[in-house]
Amino acid sequence: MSDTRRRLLDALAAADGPVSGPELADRLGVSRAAVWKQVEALREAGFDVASDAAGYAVRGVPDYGADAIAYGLDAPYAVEYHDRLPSTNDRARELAVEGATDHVVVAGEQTGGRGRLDRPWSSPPGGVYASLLVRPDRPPAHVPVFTLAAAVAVTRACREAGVDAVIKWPNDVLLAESERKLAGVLTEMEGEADRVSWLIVGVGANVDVAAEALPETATSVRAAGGVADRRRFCQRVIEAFHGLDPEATLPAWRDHAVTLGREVRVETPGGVVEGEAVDVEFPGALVVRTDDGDRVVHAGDCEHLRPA
Ligand code: BT5
Repeated sequence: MSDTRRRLLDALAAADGPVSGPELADRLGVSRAAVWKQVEALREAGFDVASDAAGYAVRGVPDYGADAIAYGLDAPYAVEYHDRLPSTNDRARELAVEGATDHVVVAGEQTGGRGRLDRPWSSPPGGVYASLLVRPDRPPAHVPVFTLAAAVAVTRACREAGVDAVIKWPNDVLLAESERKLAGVLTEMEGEADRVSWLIVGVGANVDVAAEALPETATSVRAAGGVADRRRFCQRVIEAFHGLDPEATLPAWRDHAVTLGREVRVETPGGVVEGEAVDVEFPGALVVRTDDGDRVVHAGDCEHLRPA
């Protein structure tokens, strides 16, 4: 999406009435003909843009797509949309290699969606598949906190959609009642010893999807009775992620987590750790109280056993 297009969308979204062509041209620093051309392009993309003597006003926004997500988005990310991709993380990686940052790649469906450890991620139409590409000025060791931030962002988006979502360590978003999975996060990065070069936070969320189209352990915002609006959901995830700095993330994560206080079994690369999950530590490690004392677990698959 061009910078002019994005600024036009921002100007139209911020206006509470019609905005005249000359005013838009002035604000965007382009000709009136260029404004008219961009407005035509928005109409082609499905926007209902009214124009009269007073100027242009948006009366309707398409359900989904780059312009629809960018319209009213309160975060400085460029949005790239594809109806279908193998994996949004893979496309974001291409952009990272080209030097881009602050981009979000969104797909309507994925044909090769991935979870952690190369597990498949079911990605039928109706889900939100979005990869955020950022370059935080942080050492690679801090990266897990961004994964936790994404889980918080998705949980907030679910709750705003009217679904009681909670987080299972480290990054699964579950429906509280059934503990079925609503969303997951896959983080990938490249870095040097002391600094992240790029970071891709990939979010997969079951929004407007029927439960039958998903694995048995999964559910969706729609199946849980929530407002299944992909556009709004995607915007909320991006905005909430952008608004969470690493220092604010852990307290927010604790507030939304269901794992703390539970008996857990964590399969780590170094073996199984069982006990009560008592806290999460920066940058995202789980503290498990075992019979042999507290163990700090940095990575692994966590299973909730029974209430502590
Ligand atoms: C995750 O992995 O939860 C991370 C999923 C990240 C997917 C996003 S979509 C956008 C971006 N592009 C990608 O290619 N990936 C990211 P993990 O914790 O490993 O969980 C994977 C497991 O969840 C699978 O083995 C299944 O059991 C289950 N699963 C697969 N698809 C699911 C779905 N749609 N909803 C809920 N659970 C699912």
